[in-house]
Amino acid sequence: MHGVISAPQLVTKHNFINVLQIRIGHKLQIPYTQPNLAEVSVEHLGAISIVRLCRPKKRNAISDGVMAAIGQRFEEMPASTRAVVIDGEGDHFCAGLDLSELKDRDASEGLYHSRSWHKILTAIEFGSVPIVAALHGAVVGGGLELASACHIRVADDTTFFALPEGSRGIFVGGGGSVRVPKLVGAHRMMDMMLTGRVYKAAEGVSIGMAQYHVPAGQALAKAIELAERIAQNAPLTNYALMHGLPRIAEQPADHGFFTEAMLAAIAQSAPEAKARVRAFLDGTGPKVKAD
Ligand code: 1HE
Repeated sequence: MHGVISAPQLVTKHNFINVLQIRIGHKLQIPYTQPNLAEVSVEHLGAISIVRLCRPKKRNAISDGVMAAIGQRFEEMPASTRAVVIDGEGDHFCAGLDLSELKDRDASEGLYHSRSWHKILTAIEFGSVPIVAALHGAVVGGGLELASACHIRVADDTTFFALPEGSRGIFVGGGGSVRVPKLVGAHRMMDMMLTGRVYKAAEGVSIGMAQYHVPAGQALAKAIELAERIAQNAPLTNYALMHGLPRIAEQPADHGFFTEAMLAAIAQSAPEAKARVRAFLDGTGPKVKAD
């Protein structure tokens, strides 16, 4: 291969350290933040767990410590947990980013901060079990970004959805520009950010912000009921849904059909799937009921 200069050879001694630092992430590392576990509780109730934002005096605004604690609570979920409910203490689900921490950040810190939200919210969205968000009151800014990383959203009648970033002179940074348009479309999100439009519960649900609309005060009970139902599914099917559907949605149809066939084959070959199908054929498994 004499005479051919490959890319690695172009790395001079002088810039070698910089390249190495970037490759190993030394310079681009997300700074470690001590998780504030007192403000994010977890409760294990059999096959489901409830993760709760416990910062009602600040309307559950997400500080760095709260976001790190959300990450840790999910990371430490026991294997017995088959579905999670996420809830917020007090009158509001979540008022978004803790704005008091924003004022001192420079551009590079802003980048790391946004990437830290991406890392944690992506880890929970593509984690091991489905998450049901129990929404009430404000679901705004980063609160909507957190909710949109969940798999099911239940909104009670007090819920309102907004993206006030536009009016604060900032931008979404917790994955909202990727996830919210998938729920409601890019132009609805653009309207929310450009004009400060607020969607109340009924209209929000009708455009796809949440899948369920319940009376005031009933979001948590409904979310628990759904999580308990989800926890009864074969874990492999839940996993295939969480990890397969969003990816298939982004694949060309031909690739999607192939991915679907692979998932179908893997899921149906599990002993649990065979037992469930046999139970239906024996007349002991559940029928589909209209109500
Ligand atoms: C906060 C925050 C916060 C409340 N950061 N401290 N999010 C927002 O722009 C929404 C800002 N919050 C609000 O519009 C309102 O607080 C609510 C509609 C959510 C609730 O109103 P209310 O009347 O019940 O409460 P409040 O009196 O406004 O707030 C109570 C306290 O919480 C008060 O502090 P206190 O020390 O005076 O008692 C507020 O300052 C505090 N508080 N919300 C910090 N967000 C990854 S990028 C994501 C980008 C974003 O999320 S931007 C959108 C931020």
